[in-house]
Amino acid sequence: QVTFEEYMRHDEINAYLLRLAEEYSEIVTTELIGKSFEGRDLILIKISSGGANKPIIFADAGIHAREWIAPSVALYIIQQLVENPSNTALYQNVDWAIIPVANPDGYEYSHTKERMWRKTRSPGTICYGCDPNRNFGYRWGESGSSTWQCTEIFAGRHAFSEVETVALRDYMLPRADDIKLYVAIHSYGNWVLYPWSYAMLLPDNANQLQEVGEIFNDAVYAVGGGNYTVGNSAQLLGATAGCSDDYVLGGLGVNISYTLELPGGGSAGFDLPATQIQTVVEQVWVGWQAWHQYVEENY
Ligand code: 0X9
Ligand code: ZN
Repeated sequence: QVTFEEYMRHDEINAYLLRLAEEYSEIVTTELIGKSFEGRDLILIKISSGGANKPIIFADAGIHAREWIAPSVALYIIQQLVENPSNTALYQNVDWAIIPVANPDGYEYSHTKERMWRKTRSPGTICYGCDPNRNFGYRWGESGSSTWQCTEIFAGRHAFSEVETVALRDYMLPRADDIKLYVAIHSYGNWVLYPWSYAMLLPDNANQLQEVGEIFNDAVYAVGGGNYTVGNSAQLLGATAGCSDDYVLGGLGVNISYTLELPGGGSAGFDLPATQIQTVVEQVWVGWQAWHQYVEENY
């Protein structure tokens, strides 16, 4: 069963996704898009009323291991879409494709060994792990990433060196024309960030990205979910090359591409107490409904 009273483990999350696909087979399908380095199933869930080439909202979460609230938000979106009958309109004209735990090896490692683990778990010669959010193949290896395997921002030995980033790429690539909104769900800091991230440059549609980002913030703010700062990633946080949002915009040509940084909490920011999951997921969900409305009205 799904719960928002505690952080779920990867096997529980996958079991829930598979159960939804069985129980709601008219609208839910799961797809094994790859295996993690340590062999865990990378399961993507698709929620659709059927038909081909509909606009897709794509979200991944948990690409950074320690950001536990991100998979919770992805799961809440899934649960609301599938199990709340008042939300059926949200998948009539728009398909949803969501991978709630994009880096399960790291996620599990952060549960069992080291709470603040961030990267994947592929071994180097000295240190483990690559920062999957520096590993995407657009302007890979430029500012804000490292060639040194022991840093938290190690970009990998080459772009797409990690099976987890390859799985995301290979799912999105053939569907790029249909993906209308891409969101990488992270924590923390209440940011809605848009490209470019590799350098302090604005994409052609920066105005649209700013506006659509504010649609999310306005909706969440109205229900007491706090204020998100919407803006260009490099301007707000400094340049970071090899991130998924840049690849999706620059490599795939999906115009609306964000990194959503959820609220922080706990002593380190990433360790939001489980007692706050329910509140955060409910507030953020309102923002996603506003995003859905934008996609429905514009595509
Ligand atoms: O460093 C990151 O990957 C992100 N912060 S996090 O605390 N979740 O690790 C910030 C990414 C900023 N860059 C882009 N939006 N691409
Ligand atoms: Zn992150």
